[in-house]
Amino acid sequence: YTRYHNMSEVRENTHTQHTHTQRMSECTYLLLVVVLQIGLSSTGRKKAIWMDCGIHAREWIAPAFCQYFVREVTSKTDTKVNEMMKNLDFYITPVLNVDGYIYSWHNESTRLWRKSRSPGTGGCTCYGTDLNRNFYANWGMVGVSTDCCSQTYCGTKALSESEARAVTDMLGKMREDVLAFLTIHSYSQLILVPYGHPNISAPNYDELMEVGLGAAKAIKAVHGMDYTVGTSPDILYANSGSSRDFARLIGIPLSFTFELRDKGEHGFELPEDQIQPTCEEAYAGAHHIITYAHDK
Ligand code: ING
Ligand code: ZN
Repeated sequence: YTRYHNMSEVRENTHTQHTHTQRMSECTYLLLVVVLQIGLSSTGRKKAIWMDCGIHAREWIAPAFCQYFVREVTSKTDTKVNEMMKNLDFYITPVLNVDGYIYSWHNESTRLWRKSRSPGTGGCTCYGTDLNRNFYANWGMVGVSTDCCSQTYCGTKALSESEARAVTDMLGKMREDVLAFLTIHSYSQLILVPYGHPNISAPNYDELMEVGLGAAKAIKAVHGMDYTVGTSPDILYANSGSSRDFARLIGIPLSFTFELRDKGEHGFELPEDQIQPTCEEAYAGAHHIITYAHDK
């Protein structure tokens, strides 16, 4: 993780707070996950909003949305955003699964890669762990696979993956300051609230649903798209080890997964002419949640 205090310091501030090396074939390389810290004042300890995109490689609309979000909040055209930027810092990771994302751009046959790119262990020849099954949140219990060739492989242990460790370390340090945690995926047009495990319920479930439904309403107002709100077991199927559940478990009150467009017609290969409208409506949804967190 690299911290930037303002955009002009990007080049000067290249020290890393979290790096790792990983053996892959015969070369050792350094993976660097970048988080942008964006705010309008740096006096005192500020509350924070977290957003990450691209935890899954093939969900290309997600990194596009993080970039759109950064441009919107730094354009200074919205007085409410300006007010929030004075009181809050936005911590934004535009691409969390850097290796997987690059691999999904490599060629047509790798376009639908989802997982990280860490090599299999114990004789397994497949690559990659599902980063959204690798967090310390009921790890390995439901909606995961222990087959290292599976798309939902949860890894050898919780936090076996550097990317999941990087997020965990940083969130652990900021925990008390983070008002809202947003993790951006595609596709299905959903707003998911904790928890993915069917037997536990968030203490503020009613609040999460109310805020999520408000975000869905804000999304619909932009281009008329329907987003469904609920927990993953209620809407689709249970899962464990997600970053959203981890964030709620460590006490971040507002934690949501966005599943952006579409509903399956094009799926992960969302046509170019839908990038802009998808970002516009998702921005309205995120804006609703952030405004609620700020004003509360
Ligand atoms: N979906 C998320 C995943 O990690 C999810 C979230 C979980 C949705 C369970 C529905 C049910 O699988 C995607 N698209 O990655
Ligand atoms: Zn995903």
